[in-house]
Amino acid sequence: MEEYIKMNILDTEFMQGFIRMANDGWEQGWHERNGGNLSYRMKPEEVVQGKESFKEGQWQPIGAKVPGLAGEFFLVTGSGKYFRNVILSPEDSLCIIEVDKQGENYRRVWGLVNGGKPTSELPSHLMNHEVKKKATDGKYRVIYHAHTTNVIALTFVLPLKDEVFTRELWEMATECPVVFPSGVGVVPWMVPGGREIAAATSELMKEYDVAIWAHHGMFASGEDFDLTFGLMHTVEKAAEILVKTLSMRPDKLQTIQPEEFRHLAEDFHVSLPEKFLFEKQGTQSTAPVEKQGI
Ligand code: 2HA
Ligand code: ZN
Repeated sequence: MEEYIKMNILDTEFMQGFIRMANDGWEQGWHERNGGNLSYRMKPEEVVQGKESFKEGQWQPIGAKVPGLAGEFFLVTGSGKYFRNVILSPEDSLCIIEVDKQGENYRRVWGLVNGGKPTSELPSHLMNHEVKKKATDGKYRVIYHAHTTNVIALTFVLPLKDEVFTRELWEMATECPVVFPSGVGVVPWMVPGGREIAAATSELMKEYDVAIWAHHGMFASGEDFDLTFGLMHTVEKAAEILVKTLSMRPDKLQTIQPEEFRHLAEDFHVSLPEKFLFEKQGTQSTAPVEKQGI
């Protein structure tokens, strides 16, 4: 006998995982008002699970070309929607979109029952997905943008350089180089929502899993909800420790040294790019505040 279980799309594992992650981000304080956005590239079997409840809308331009995502389906947060409300009314806050065969247009197939559009950062999300899908052989499925308080604070006092941010964050917690061994990239301040910032971010995503947007927030990418949320959380926690440290005094009395990072890399089987393991003067922070002699 053929067994067929009709499943409510809201009860599916990917939908529940997405909702939980959105709510976890809200509870961390990273999503004031409508801040932040989240997207997930669905697996073929999840598209099949959802198909029953799909209703196709009109094709709309993405605002970027992503041929590597032709025919893919994404669950994404809606533009102007609040992370705070996702858990209460996912069908109002979220939508599933389908990308066309050229990778130039999308159409809504589910959600946003009271109208609206996918996230204003759709070009960044999709261009990042395209880069990560290619770079990881399809493994990475999640792109997450959050307004992480401490990372944002650091973009006012640290030089906006990949090397500086990576090294400072790595020094703040021993787990950091193991959790993000390739480091973090930094995008200077740019107008959000467009193709230009999307191109700059996706360029960094070729090398890193994390991109910091100066005076705005962070993008993180990973295989699944746990890994991507955990990555955002780890980077932001390291930033919080650095903010606390810099608030006590501008220099460090002791810290993890380049040679110690190399030993850590050996034991934990990660490879840490040498460009982050430069020699510093003593244990001083690279924060400009120290250069001012305060
Ligand atoms: O409001 O975070 O970057 C959503 C955003 C835009
Ligand atoms: Zn934002």
